Amino acid sequence: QPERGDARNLDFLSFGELKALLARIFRHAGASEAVAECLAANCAGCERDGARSHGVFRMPGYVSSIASGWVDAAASPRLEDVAPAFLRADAMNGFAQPALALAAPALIEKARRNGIALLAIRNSHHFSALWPDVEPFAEAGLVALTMVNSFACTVPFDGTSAVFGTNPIAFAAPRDGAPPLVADLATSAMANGDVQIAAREGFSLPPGQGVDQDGRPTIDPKAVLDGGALLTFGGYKGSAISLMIELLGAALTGGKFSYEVDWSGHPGAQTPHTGQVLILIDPDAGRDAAFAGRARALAERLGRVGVSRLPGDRRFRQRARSAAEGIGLVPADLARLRALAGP
Ligand code: NDP
Ligand code: PYC
Repeated sequence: QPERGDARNLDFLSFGELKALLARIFRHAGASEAVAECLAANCAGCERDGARSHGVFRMPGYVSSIASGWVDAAASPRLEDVAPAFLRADAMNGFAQPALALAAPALIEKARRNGIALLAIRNSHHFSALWPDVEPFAEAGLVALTMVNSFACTVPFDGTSAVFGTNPIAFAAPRDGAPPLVADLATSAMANGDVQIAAREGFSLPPGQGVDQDGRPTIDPKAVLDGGALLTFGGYKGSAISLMIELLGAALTGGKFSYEVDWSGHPGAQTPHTGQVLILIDPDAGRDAAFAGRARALAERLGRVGVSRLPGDRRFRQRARSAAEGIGLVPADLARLRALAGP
């Protein structure tokens, strides 16, 4: 991902200042207070951690989706307790994160009681990174796994047109004496957000990420976005994982498959209306209370064989840097955000 550029040309905000600005934008766009606070914290957290593909660059997309009437930013999610280890949430055509926030206490309670618990969210829009959905659970000593399907922009291995979304999967596990291990990745060769950033900033894509509208390999991000598509990562292997995410994110939850998302009646809509599954495991339930210690041992072993970066490390480093120096924004981007927040 391209870096943001020379720090001397950036404006710096604290996390609190950025979150407050983003909350104002959400409220101005028509979000309820609860939704505005939840999504502002999420998006500001992405920017703070250097997760640029889902940071402030997404704000115009949130606003235009809300304005198009495609997503209800004032929706109140509903929770249903359907089995000892199974919760369902209907996001009521709102964002997925408020539904997860509503379900989290009961989900944790179920995971601690049963050793495992599953949350199936449907009728939901997810437009962000997944790590914010799993990391807090690992900080509380639980293992968390989540998957979201999105909108048809990824060609399945051996296929001729897009059926899958960029379908991310994220995993978080507690680790003794260190931040949790958190891996969060699209199952397409690249996240669509990074393709959009490359198009906006005039970068080519690495070879092998996508195809144009005629199915020919391309390194032009605009050709991928304008009628082309991404490939899955790792060929048929990524395609198999993406297939699983369609099934768990949509068939299991009652949400839409990525290819069923039809926003053609809502010009400006950008937020995929699909589903999300989240599985929580209490590692202590297996009577082996050493899980977090074992996670530490594995991480240390990886370090001894030369692995200098584990998933999540870069974000945690950037988070610390943002806490010390502030969150740097390009002045023109900050001006655009202030304009979106209204008078
Ligand atoms: P990346 O390829 O940037 O990173 C994937 C994972 O690998 C991260 O955990 C990252 O850690 C880690 N990683 C990256 N490089 C290295 C390295 N050199 N060594 C060790 N670990 C490494 O992510 P993607 O571009 O695939 O996805 C970006 C985001 O987009 C994700 O947050 C995802 O949830 C989101 N997304 C959301 C969608 C949605 O529908 N809502 C759809 C698709 C993607 P680290 O985080 O520390 O860099
Ligand atoms: O970056 O692929 C992506 C994406 C899709 C929906 C939200 N983010």
